Amino acid sequence: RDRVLCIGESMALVTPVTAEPLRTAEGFAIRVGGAESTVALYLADAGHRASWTSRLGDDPLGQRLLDEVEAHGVDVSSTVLVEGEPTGVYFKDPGGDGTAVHYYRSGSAASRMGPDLLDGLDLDDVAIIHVSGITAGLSVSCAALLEATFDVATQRGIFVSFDVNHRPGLWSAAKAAPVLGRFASRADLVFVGRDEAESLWGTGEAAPVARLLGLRGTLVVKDGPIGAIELDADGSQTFVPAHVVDVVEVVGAGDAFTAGYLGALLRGADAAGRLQEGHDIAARALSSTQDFVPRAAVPITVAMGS
Ligand code: KDG
Repeated sequence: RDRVLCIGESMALVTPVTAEPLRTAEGFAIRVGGAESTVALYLADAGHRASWTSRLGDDPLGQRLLDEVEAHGVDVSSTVLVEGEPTGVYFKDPGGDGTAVHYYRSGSAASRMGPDLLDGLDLDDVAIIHVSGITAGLSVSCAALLEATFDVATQRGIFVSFDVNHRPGLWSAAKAAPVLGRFASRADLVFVGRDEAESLWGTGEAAPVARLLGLRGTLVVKDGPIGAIELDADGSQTFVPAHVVDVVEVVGAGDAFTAGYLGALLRGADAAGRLQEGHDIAARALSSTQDFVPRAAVPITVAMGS
């Protein structure tokens, strides 16, 4: 088993090419956005086997997203294009203090995902299923899909990676906290941002979060430019500082971190190696307004002269 299966909504991401406010920016790009497909993209880009399962509208945007994800080596054979239902869209507004996101996704094809999406999925070579709390906030049927995914993983003995990913634009912290906590407690591996954990559960410290939620697996708490800490089920903790980078735009860096971490986990790296690889790939995402920045896109600095 060496494949990572990522399940969740993707949207057309419309982003200013440079980190300028949406209101005044002139140049835009349409790329694929969506936490779970971004993880799959970074994994495939790093040479791992990754699949992405979702629903898209059978419209030019949906077809474009499917093409883009597939072009980077992700297996998309289980993602369905549905006629008559729209593909969601999200805009990034990098102006001001950080990036605001604007969603146009309610009623999207993906918001109608449900447990039936799992019917007939080939799980034989799946080592890790990666899902996120976004799915729980999309609709009742999507929350049921997430529940069913955990059930299937338990039955099949498949490792589940869960990124808490609370999106305040979808649901409030008060509403999300108990639901996300419950899913986290079922996962083998949980990713959460320190501020995110604080806003949901009142603390961003790894050990109290793990205790409060009754986590049974590994917890990774990411603290932005400071670093990330891993707390294992035996109580051991490992901290690795983040790279010092010139940040262009932060959205997508969490998914890049997760992909780096999961790739290292698949290769059998230890906690420090897993966190380090998370930071390595996150640094690339931080250098761009796009969520997914392929390896080949990183400019190579050539020293001139003798
Ligand atoms: O983690 C980045 C995601 O937030 C972005 O890709 C959009 O999936 C998205 C969401 O629902 O916010």
